[in-house]
Amino acid sequence: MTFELSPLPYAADALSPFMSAQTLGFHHGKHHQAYVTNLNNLIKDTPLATQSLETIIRDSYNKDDKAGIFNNASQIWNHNHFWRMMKPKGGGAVPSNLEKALIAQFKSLDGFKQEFTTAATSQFGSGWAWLVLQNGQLKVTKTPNGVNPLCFNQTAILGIDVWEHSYYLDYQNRRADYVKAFLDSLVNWEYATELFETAQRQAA
Ligand code: MN3
Repeated sequence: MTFELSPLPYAADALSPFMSAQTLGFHHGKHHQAYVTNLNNLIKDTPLATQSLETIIRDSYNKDDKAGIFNNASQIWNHNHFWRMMKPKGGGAVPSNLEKALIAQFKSLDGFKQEFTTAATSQFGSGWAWLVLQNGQLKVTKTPNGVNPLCFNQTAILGIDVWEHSYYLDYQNRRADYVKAFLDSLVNWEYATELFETAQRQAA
């Protein structure tokens, strides 16, 4: 199988001013594209070439001889979701099903946002912060580089890319401002709710 770059679900300038067209242009057109190109080259003519992205990620995680395959495959998956976890005029109200679950787990919506912000700002170097569902329980996690919830049998509900390429052009070193803009103005809560409800149905 040859993987292809998933298109952005909105125009490159649609998230401005919170994420500029320049950032999205480089991030999607150069970084995400490079992961796709690299993975296709790495798995060409190997048994992995016929496998799904999820299978490749699980198969290559934590294997020294497959580190390049893992890094590129997981970053493709991460970015495919990341673009959809944002939308123009995002943030705002959380659909009630997910909102109730967040309040039950984190005491309040602000409690969730604080924990997510702490994870995103304290990830040292490149990586991601996540809201995941595991064994029916919501929790906040952070992962280095391209590691993602699939590696731990968790379902990703929300994720933020905290690699500098995701925010440096717009926020320079101010990662906390980027995380705040993500939560307040970019999150696509409908997509997060869709992932949450799908995971709940599969667990039932
Ligand atoms: Mn990225």
